[in-house]
Amino acid sequence: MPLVAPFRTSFGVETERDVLLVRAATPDGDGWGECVAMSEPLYSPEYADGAADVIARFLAPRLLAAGEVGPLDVARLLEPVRGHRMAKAALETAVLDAWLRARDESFGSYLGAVRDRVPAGVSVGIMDSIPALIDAVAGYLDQGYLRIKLKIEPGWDVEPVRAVRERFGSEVLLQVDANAAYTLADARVLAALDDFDLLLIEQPLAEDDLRQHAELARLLRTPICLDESIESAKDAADALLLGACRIINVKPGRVGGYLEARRIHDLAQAHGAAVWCGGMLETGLGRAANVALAALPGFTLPGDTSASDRYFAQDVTSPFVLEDGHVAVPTGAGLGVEPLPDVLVSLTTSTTWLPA
Ligand code: OSB
Ligand code: MG
Repeated sequence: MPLVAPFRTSFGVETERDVLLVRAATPDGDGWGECVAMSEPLYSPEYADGAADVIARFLAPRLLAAGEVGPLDVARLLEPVRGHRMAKAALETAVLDAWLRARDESFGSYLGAVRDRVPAGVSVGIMDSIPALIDAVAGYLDQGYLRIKLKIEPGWDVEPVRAVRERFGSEVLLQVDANAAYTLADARVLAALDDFDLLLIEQPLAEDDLRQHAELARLLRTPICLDESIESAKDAADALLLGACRIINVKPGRVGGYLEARRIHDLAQAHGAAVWCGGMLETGLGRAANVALAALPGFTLPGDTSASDRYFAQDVTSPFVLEDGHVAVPTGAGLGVEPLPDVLVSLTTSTTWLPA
């Protein structure tokens, strides 16, 4: 799917989204799951074609061999296969969606949503110049986004943050995301961000630098939020108890699914830590489930739950729109949205049925 504009992070530039969708065909109806792996293994080790391969070879056969499979069985059946959480999450989501549609229950209701709409933040890529960034942020604020996240990297950090603060004032909810682009040796630059009253700094150091994040946390006033480092509820417990973060970006794909994502929510709530729902440039299918998750009570910060048109001129589902800075939680059964048949056909580059 073409993106409305290139999206640049510290790990690369995306101009299109290569989307892997899983459809679970059951006797009671279909379910959909979106795999959030990107085309290249730059954000994390998974990538879309690799996820399709591991699903076809190792994951789907385990589910198909198990006979009747409910949503609570999927993670246990796939547990022997190491890693590949995004691929597993897509399968679990598809099974859960089919199961919920058959029961006529929505994702939000099943997960424990307590709101009917969620505040929307927007993730703003690295730009070629400060004026271009100011224009982009002005456009998002005009649309009503309630929180701005700036992607940063060495050489694009203090100045863009200063420029956005100076232009738009201290009221704007502002945070930054480094996607692991710094090391502990950069602590002084990162501490310079303390002057700008940021909500948080997301994943400043490498994903396996938990101890270093704890050390960095002692040098910063700005709370550290972890994204890439948290692949499970166990990781979340370790990070919170180590003092490596005070906030967690919960991405269901990264942690193996919505059920594990909810466990992280519950654990963080018990620990008094805030969580928010991250994004991976999802289509309306993944977005629907994310918005439902973001409506849980512990999701106390706006998420990267933008409207569909933040990324896509034509979404796969009817689009999610911004109303008063919020996105509505779907109320229909399962995800509450489904692919528009013509759009799905026009975008599909290949289909594999399992078993073949
Ligand atoms: O680090 O949160 C991230 C997109 C792709 C991969 C990683 C990240 C992101 C974003 C955009 O920041 C989130 C979104 O708007 O979907
Ligand atoms: Mg991030």
